Amino acid sequence: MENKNPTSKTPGNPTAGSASLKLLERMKAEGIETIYDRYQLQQPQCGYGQLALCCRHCNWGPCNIDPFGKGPKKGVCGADANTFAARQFLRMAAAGTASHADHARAVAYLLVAAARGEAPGYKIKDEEKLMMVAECFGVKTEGRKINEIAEEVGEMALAEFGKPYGTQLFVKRAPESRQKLWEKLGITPRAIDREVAESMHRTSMGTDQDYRNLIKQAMRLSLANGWGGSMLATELQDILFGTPKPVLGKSNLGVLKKDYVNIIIHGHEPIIAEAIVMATSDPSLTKAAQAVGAKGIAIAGICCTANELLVRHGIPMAGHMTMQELAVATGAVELMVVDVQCIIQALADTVQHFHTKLITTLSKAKICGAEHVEVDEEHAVEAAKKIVWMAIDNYPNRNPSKVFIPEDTGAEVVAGFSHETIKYMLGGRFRASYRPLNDNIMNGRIRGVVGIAGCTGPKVPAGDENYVSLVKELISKDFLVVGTGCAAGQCAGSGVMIPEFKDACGKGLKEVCETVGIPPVLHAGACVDNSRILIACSEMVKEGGLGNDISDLPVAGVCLEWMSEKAIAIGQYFVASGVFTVFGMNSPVTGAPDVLKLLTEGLEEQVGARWAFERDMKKIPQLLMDHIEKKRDALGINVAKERKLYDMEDRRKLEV
Ligand code: MSK
Repeated sequence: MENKNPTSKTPGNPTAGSASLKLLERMKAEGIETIYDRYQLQQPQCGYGQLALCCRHCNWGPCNIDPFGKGPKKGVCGADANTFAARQFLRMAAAGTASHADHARAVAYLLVAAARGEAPGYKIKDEEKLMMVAECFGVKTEGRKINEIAEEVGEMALAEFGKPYGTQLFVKRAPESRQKLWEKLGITPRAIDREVAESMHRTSMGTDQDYRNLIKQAMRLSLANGWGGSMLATELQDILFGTPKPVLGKSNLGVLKKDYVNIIIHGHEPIIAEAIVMATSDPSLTKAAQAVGAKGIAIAGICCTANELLVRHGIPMAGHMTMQELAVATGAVELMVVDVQCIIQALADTVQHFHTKLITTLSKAKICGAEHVEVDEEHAVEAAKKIVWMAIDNYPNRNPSKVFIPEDTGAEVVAGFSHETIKYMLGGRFRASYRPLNDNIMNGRIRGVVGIAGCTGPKVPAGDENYVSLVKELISKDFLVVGTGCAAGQCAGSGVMIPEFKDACGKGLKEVCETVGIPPVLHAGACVDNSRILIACSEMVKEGGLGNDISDLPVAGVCLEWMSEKAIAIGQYFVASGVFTVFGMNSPVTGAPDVLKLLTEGLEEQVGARWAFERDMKKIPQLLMDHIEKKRDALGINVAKERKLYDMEDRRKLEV
């Protein structure tokens, strides 16, 4: 069934009047296929697959289990629904962990190369962060040159992927109580590659067939992501490219510039993105752009690369993941350069309708129909310049009659809330601390903190405002929000991430935002940067007054439109770290009631947190708020304190 008339009520379609919907209507008029059309064409999607009741781990299959109990209850090998679903869950988390980890590995190699002077253009930008990581890794710093320290830190980071013994070094940044719990449960993560490889082994035919054991491994594996791969990516990127600080930017398709050579950078690893930023600062390239009739060169991001560029440079964000085809359809993009993850193959078809060039950059991620320019550490800036030249050369091929850039020039966003920045903004440079945050949570001005993370997609109605509606409701009731990934991308494009949006908050949160000067919805970066939220939680525990462990904190995590396998790994490491986590849409283990029960109830006993899956988006805010209020009750901070005026007798009791 073709999605002939896109409207705001069509599942997944953007809301009426939005820039996205206008582009979508235009694409429809021109007969250009989109994510939404292909989603409709896939209906009805495989019921077994949706319930996790399909197994094709060996060639005795594919096997299905009948959810209604009339047909087969087991696969050919005897594996039951729980094994089917738990194995798939673990494999998804393994793929997600591998993605974040491979991203981190690329950054670690770049750090080593930059320290050795083998990566022209790259250098250590944040020495303070380098020292912090060096200390955590036990690297000697006294009397040593910065590059020597950086090289050793980079090499130690690389060892985190494959060291034969020991556990992840960043685990020691978690509260002690959490570390002990992981140790007791036997889920302290070892080398990242080992956790991924063992997960693939366990899920191969005839190996681990106890769903409880598989879900336990999913915790250890995912912790290797949160406190390993993702955290390494975040921290090493900060060392190389700078730790984000509040910066003003713009977001939405309207950030593309009519008379400029527009380059879109899409994907996840900021290595090529940073190289392109360096390359475009070369005035000779601007002159070359002017020579072909453009006013200059404009860069914008899509997806998590957009988040990385926004939080570090204030470079405009054209949109989140589901907007990648729409960006091309503006007809104003000379070139889209991509690296890894969340880049849809359909782009190669979309660009055929316009003059846009699609360029892949890594040998591990090629797309049929795209041109390839290999980028490595040694030649990154050189390759970036070549790519920018390709964009300039392509400008004269633009067809002005096909250009449609939404008039709205993009919503303003203040981004760049790393956990260091939050700490600094709350306490100032000399007394940077989470004390004011904890105090304001304890006195009730802020009820708690909700982390919004994850993807966007075509499966749910109002596809461009679900996160926005959620955060509006949360902040109106005094819940502070921290966002990452495409969830943050969606919020950035809607104007909720500016300090002025404080007027939509409840009285308490508004007071705090006014005093500190922060927006009520904080943009913390890309999907690897969920590690920043883990550290923020740790710091809140260490600051005191909100319990002894992350699981005591009045916090929660949510992903409304999960899509990527990375989202499963993120959800599982949040839960294993003690954070109640809600996913919208379907659960990935729906057809296996025991696994579902374990994830949504049983894990609470083990790690003090659990998953919740809720299809009804409208119910999710209440779920999050109820959980946080329950935590507040347990901490005893929900008791309304009466204001007591001292009388003479009280004063006499005071010791002076
Ligand atoms: S890009 S993983 S759609 S957040 Fe990180 Fe967005 Fe989800 Fe990809």
